[in-house]
Amino acid sequence: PFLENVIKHEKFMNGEYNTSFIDSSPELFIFPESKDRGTKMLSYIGTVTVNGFPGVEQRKKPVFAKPRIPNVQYSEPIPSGTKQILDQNGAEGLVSWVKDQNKVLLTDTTFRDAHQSLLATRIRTNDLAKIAEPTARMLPELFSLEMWGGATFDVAYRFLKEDPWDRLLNLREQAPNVLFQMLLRASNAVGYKNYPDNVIKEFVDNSAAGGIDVFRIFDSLNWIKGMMPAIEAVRDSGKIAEATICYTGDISDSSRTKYDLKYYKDLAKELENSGAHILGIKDMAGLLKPESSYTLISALKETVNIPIHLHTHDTSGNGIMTYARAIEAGVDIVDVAISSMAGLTSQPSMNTLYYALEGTKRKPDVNIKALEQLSHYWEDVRKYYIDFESGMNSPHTEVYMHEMPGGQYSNLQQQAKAVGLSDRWDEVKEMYRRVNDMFGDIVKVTPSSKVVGDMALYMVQNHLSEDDIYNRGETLDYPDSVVELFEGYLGQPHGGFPKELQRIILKGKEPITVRPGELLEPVDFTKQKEHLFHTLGRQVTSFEIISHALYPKVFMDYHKTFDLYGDISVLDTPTFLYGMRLGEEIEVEIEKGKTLIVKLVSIGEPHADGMRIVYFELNGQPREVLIKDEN
Ligand code: 3PY
Ligand code: ZN
Repeated sequence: PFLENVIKHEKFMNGEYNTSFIDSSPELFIFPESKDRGTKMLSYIGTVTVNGFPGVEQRKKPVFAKPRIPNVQYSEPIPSGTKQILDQNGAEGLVSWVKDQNKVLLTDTTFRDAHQSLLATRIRTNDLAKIAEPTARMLPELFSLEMWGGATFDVAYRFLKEDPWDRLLNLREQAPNVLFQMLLRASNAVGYKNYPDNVIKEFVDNSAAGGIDVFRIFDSLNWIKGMMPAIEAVRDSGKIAEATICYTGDISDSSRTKYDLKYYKDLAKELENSGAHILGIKDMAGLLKPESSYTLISALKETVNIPIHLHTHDTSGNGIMTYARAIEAGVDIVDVAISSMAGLTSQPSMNTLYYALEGTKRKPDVNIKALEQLSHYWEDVRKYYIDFESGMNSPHTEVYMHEMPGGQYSNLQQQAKAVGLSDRWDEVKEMYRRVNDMFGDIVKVTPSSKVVGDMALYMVQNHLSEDDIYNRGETLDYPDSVVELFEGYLGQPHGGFPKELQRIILKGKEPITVRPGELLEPVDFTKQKEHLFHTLGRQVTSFEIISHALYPKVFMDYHKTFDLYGDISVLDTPTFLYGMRLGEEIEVEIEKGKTLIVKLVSIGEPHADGMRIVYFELNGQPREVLIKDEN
């Protein structure tokens, strides 16, 4: 229909073939209603009902209670918050406001890191959007909502078949009062490799335009040189650059001298001098022990003048105590999650921290009743995603041994399972630590943590010991990610690479020592735009162009699915993950005020070619779809 509109356009008819008029002609984007929107959706429901959803054990759709959404007065205006402070006073104004606060400020990670760490990042926009406005109304005192970045970008397209930019725009509309925060992997953006500098700039500009206010920027080797393009792009966009140090090792262990207090103080000073508005301390694995937390934060408060924002994971069970000591030492902001999405590999519980600080001057300004009610909602929603739980049911102090990030634990476990190593998981964890030591004790966070994980899996799978690598390592083929790390394509680790291992892995190839971004050709976005215009047969947004630049294949696969099934983000999560029960009737709001009523009537026997007819009623009319049974 788009091309038909173009051909009928008066300018086109007059012989003006320059298509730049498309940009200024919104009428071109009004399409006659596609007749088969309903059928496409039925094809999806039929497919999931017959074949199941990847990662979800195939079984009859369970009956779930409707998630409890707190009662809020939607007719009242939404209370103003930190977003308004930033919009009115700019980044510097917001920073001085933070410095003026005596009580500890909170970032709620429930919308991003909590489910990345507990549920393999699988929570859908559909479930986030329903609670965003109640959250904005009930917790207007929050410093920020971390709701984007990290793995959410890739997983949205790849597994949830939804557009991450739609999530950002949708939530921004529901929650206009609290700062939105994202996790940005510096030159790796929201991916696993280095991108050209202009891709980083374009991504930051688009994210800022889409509604992100605070960018937590880290480099997976704490290499500040690699962080500079991202810090500069964020500063240029007028948003808040939270330049971040990843915490690794153990400052309380005097035998581990590589990452000592001086290392962290030097980095902090350098980041402050590089233009950071806020200093982030990212304890991605939850290794910062309570007394070390007091020592570290006290030392950093003496070192820098910018606010300090601490992030940890509660894997060991020590998270609340680590925060309590950091708060005594004067930390400005900490990351927590709503109780039913907190603890273990996720962040410490906001509800718990509230009570832990009772009787202290720095107890946060937050409504505990609201926290309990919001927790009910997440408790109900979490049940949908039970198949993505990691199986960790209690605190794991062994994290101090393996040092695996909270967000990696369940993912690496899935990877191990996929290559038949589920019963050797303990070995994989031990090997993870051994690989870290072989690599010279490196910072382990996406993507460097993935490299350590890949190498550990590779060694366990192939029954290789450390000695095997040193004795006959030149004859082995290593995972690509391992070679790239040692080539210098993720940047330079503190203290350099271990030379002997680097020589073995690179087999004579010369590593680079410059910033990888300096060697990468800039992306020609105008060309990309034309390319996508032709491939998709329609005008594309700048969001789509940058997504394609970051993840070309993932992006195109998402579009293929979209063509096949239409917009399935509107389906409720039980239907999205399990399909329908025989005789069940559901309502699907495909757009505001427009609802489809779908009933699954019966499923036919498979034909010789494996095809089944699935019989539905759509708004009372019989409809059939043909589904290939893949079982
Ligand atoms: C990410 O990069 O996704 C992380 O959460 C790292 O901890
Ligand atoms: Zn984290």
